[in-house]
Amino acid sequence: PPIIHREDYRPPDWLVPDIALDFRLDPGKTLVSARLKVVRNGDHAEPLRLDGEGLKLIEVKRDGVALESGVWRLEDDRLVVPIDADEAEISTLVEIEPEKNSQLMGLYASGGILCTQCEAQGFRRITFFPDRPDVLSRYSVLMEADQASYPVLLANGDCIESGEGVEGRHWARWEDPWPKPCYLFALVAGDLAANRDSFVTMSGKTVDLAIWVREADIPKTGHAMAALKDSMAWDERVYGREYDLSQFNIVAVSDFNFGAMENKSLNIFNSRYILADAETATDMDFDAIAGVVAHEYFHNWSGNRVTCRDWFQLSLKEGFTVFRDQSFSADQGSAAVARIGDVRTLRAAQFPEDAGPLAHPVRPESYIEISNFYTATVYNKGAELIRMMHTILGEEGFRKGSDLYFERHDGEAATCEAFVQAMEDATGADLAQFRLWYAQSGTPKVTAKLAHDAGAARAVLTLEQTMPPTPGQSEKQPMAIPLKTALLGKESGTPLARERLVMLTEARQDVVFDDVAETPILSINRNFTAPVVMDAEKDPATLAFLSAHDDDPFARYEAMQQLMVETIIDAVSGRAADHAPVIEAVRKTLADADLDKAFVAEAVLLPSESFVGDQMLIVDPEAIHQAREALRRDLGSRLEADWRAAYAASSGNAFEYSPAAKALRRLRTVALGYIAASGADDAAKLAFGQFESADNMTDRQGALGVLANGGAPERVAALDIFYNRYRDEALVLDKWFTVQAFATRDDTAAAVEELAQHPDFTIENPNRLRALVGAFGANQRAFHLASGRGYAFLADYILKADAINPQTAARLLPPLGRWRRFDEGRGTMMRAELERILAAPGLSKDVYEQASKSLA
Ligand code: B3K
Ligand code: ZN
Repeated sequence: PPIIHREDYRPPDWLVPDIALDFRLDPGKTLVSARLKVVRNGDHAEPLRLDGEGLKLIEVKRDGVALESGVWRLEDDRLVVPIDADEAEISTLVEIEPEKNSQLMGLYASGGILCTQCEAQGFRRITFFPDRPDVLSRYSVLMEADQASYPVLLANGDCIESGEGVEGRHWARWEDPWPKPCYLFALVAGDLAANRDSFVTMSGKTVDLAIWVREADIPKTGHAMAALKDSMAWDERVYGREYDLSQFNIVAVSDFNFGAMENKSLNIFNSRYILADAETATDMDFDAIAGVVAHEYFHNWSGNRVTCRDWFQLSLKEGFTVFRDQSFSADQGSAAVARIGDVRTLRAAQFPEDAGPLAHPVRPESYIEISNFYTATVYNKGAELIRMMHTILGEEGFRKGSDLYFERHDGEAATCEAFVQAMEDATGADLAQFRLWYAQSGTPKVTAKLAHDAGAARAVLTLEQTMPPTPGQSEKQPMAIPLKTALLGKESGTPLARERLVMLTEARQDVVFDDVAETPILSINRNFTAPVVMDAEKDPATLAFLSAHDDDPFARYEAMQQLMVETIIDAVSGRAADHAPVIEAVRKTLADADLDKAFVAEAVLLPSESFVGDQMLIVDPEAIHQAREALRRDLGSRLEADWRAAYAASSGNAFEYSPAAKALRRLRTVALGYIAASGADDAAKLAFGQFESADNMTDRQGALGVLANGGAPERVAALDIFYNRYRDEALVLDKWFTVQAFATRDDTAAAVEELAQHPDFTIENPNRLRALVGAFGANQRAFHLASGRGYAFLADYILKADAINPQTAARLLPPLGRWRRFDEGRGTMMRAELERILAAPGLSKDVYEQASKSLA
């Protein structure tokens, strides 16, 4: 398959200022007629080329006259039409089959609803069009459908007319006044009910809001609606951005390839990011819903009003919008806990990607299939880049930059470069070296050494940075790395030198701190200002000290994590692991009454097995599991009384969705987990009690998770009760699959194989596929079972899924690509599975790209 290169970007030959679409909707056979006003762009003699994929072409007209085939031609999948004049009207009529669309790209059917997904290149599966983000058009959309099956007809913009037709059909015409690229086009037809509300914007305009779901789900839409209104107010307050239409619609569907989609004024969501109530959704689900609702809403400016010139610029909208949704979420509760969550996600998903065969820059140089580049690097590392600019320029400078960016590029398809340029022009800052963050892949490693001269009352911090080689990039230049740094007194624990922003720009650099009389301890990369791996060579005593005294909560969390990781790695590497410092640090944190409980619950959690694995050259999944479990057991039994006290103190409250109540629930299940780890006789009974008496899903799922890891008879009972209670709640049933796929039991791989045969398992629904197969791939020990059965299982399901939905299949593949990091035996088996995948007939280019790059 062809490789697309960023360098090859050329402006479009033809522009399409206006498009009129006419849909005769039917799940079996939908007719789409499109009338495009096309205008020659620049001085050239190229014909008009329109992208198309899987379309049955019925007719082509030029300026109202039907053209003989022969005048137009199909080149691969493209429709080529010669045009002499500088302007013309080109019309096409095509037939598509929504019901047979299992890829969930283009127009498809989900549970009786007809809906669309166009980003990145789904619009070409609906009609012939220049399917690229730098062609912006005004849309007029006529939709016509059977009224009984599809009483609600929605598209972008405003509904300007509607009416009844013949034979029980009806129609609606929607017009969107804002020019947009075709990836933001959307329509929905279905039997839907609305939760309606309204929002008054800062200039006093009323916006009608509606969240459309199946009638029965209306009671689960309140949280999403509240989040939508909060997001609208937040974007006005923090970025000065107002909504620009009189309607904003959200639709939830159950079959969706990813989280949600920011189509102009008609966001379409995976139902898991809309539907929530205390009975069926955990606190994490509630938080994720608010985050995704905000994310999609924020795209109205960062993505829609200013869009991307080409798909290599994807992080322009995604990195910026993730940063915006992270900032929004941080404002909803504890900012420190939100930051811990952001960094955990980055380390779990992006660092491994950056260290493996699929590493790519935030602004990639090439791709085979763009769908494969909706990655943690483009999204989450991209957000870290924006955050670093925010840190460097300060709140006010950053806001000046974003104002200038929006003003300068409103209505345009822009580049990452344009964003950085606006930040520079608005503030006078020099971001020349900073731009390397967009171009160089791989995670920088920074080492820090602090020397103290007591006589001269001076401390010297020596920083060194290195960048590992990554695919296609063997040589790297030093990066501009912003590190918030402070010195704390070794005896007093108080700050000796005020926090300052150190800019590391050289390969090696000294930073001098004066007036430092007391022996200092280094606190660096506070609040994780830079997405780097930091090695400050701290001994356990220093880490323990920082975990109790650092005045930056993130740094405190970080010190604890590092202490835990090092303790586990000592055991894995056969050194005597001393659990005492970890136990003492955890005890202190639990006992510290001044700390936010939400913070405590995160700080006392052990790092995941995969995170420990990521720190090792060669991962030994079994040894990591044993070492981590041994530490868990010790923490559980040595601090059993403390866990029981924490458990009791956080119990007995009726459900409420507030930061304080969430914190107690989190701590409660964390404590339960440690009580179970201690081996206490009553642990399973305690867990089962929590499971049965819970008035909310957080407590119930938390207890189920604890039971699912163990061997008590309560385990089977709870799983059965859970299944029977929620068998008709698809999103909760997903949790039932996931909890078993994540289990730390010896037989997890076998259990997963069996669950794949369960009547409720299906690979056609992406949520269900990810709930079992995706979750299993993230369970390091179970997936990497020495027999290799985990690898074979995953490869089987990638191949099965690829025949139905290549985009979702390709997303399951990365765990197999990590073969270089495992022993010879495992590595060989992993490679063999990748080769088996590559040899399969009819492989999609999505999976081909991921598998071939993973072997290279
Ligand atoms: N922009 C969409 C993602 C589209 C993914 C296409 N493979 C959702 C989001 O990031 O908001
Ligand atoms: Zn996005």
